[in-house]
Amino acid sequence: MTSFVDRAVLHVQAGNGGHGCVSIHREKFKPLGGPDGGNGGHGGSVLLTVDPGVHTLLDFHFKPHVRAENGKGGAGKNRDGANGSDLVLHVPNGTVVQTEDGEVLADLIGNGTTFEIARGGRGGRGNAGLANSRRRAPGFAELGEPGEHIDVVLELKSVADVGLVGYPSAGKSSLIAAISAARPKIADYPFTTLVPNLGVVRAGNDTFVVADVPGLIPGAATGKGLGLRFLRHIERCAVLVHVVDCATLETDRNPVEDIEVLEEELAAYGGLADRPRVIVLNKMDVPDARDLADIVRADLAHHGWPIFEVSAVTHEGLKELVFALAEIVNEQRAEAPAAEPTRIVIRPRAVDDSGFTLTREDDGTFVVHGDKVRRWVLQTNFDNEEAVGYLADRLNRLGVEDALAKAGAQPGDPVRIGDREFDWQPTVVAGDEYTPSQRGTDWRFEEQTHRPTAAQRLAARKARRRRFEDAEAEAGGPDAGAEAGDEPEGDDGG
Ligand SMILES: Nc1nc2c(ncn2[C@@H]2O[C@H](COP(=O)(O)OP(=O)(O)OP(=O)(O)O)[C@@H](O)[C@H]2O)c(=O)[nH]1
Ligand SMILES: [Mg+2]
Repeated sequence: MTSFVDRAVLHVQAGNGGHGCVSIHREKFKPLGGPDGGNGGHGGSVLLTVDPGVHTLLDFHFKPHVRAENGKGGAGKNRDGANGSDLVLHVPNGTVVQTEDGEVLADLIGNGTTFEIARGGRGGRGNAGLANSRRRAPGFAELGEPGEHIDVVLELKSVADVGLVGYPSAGKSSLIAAISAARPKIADYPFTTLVPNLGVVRAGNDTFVVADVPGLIPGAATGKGLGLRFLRHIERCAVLVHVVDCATLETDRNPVEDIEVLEEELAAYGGLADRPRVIVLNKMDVPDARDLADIVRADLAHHGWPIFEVSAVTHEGLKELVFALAEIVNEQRAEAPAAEPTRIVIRPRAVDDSGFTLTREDDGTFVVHGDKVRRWVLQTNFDNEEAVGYLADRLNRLGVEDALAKAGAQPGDPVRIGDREFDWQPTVVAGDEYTPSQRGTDWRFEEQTHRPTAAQRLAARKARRRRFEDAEAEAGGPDAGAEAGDEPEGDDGG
């Protein structure tokens, strides 16, 4: 069974915020002791953190759905709900977090580097927290916000300074085993190495990391052999080392051609052209290999790359190689300093929390954009008139109503915020909150939903008639007045 996975799709769900609570304090002889509904707890966030003990994305391959804990709801007696705990996922150094469209969200380098991949929803305020001098006992509470949901692709691009490339059985794994503490599998058949290996090499006071990737063969770019997919592990390398087998038994191969073929494959992968190269002629302990090296040295010189003759078995020439690599790595690091492995927390997308923008769609719907307004809508319990009224007041105070009026919105026009669509009814009492007489209700809904009462209708009719009679008296002509005066009477009967 494979134990190395360097690409995984992850479905991330942060915890929802707990709902706020509506509660009124009750006590003997003190029936209405004020609001005491507690706040909901915040939902847990999902974090990725670089852990030096993790070398594969295997866990996510088997368990691609992750979710953090929800916040608990508030309760009476001002008891706030517990926050949901964060979910911390441990990833290998060099994990790249991408959206499914390939947009890079974070490149996690350095042990302890942490990235908040999905933020937990805020808990809703309870009615105690929503009370103020004018709204003494709110009959509603805020809903908890849903936690963020995101689907991402995790890709491991190993963090190494030197990448070893070469044909299968060239001796890459033997080399890394000889110069570092890495102990990869070594054998005389091709494709012994199926997953990349990393080894830390010490050269005097310098250390650098070497990556041994599975062997390449001609046509790797078209998927031959193990293909090019493991080359992502040498993408970050400062130096590429061609490990060439000088003792191959295959008659149709020679070091000059081996390097040319692999350069073509690297070019097909792309993005590696700027990296300095080093040529390592391996297996110098074999007599024939030494002879071959003498022949090809001149042919290889045109590349202008340093050439080393070594044996991974006898360790001949390895010291020179290691110190030369350290020097090149240091030069490269000085040119482009590597990301400092600091314990930083990277947060996703900075959001503009301050305002809102207004657009209009082709079908005439007004759309209010903005993180704040979207959140307010999520916090609103639309079954509670008072809560909806509170939302209207908030939007009004932010200037959404003014903006809609300026944009030419007419009462009844559709307005969308987040996933919610409303009919726009301008608030009459601009900028002023209204304290309802009954909890959970809002007078504005009364006006819209209820017909005028019979008494109101009668009063209106009388007023109309009085106005008509006054006009009549001024114009003169009682006949016409009697006819017109009958009409309201007829209405009354119907
Ligand atoms: N004589 C001799 N044999 C070597 C030397 N280096 C490696 N070998 C042998 O070559 C064979 C292949 O070595 P590996 O290190 O597995 O080669 P590799 O490049 O990692 O091969 P893949 O993982 O298949 O791509 C093994 O049998 C090694 O013992 C060397 O310097 N001298
Ligand atoms: Mg190998």
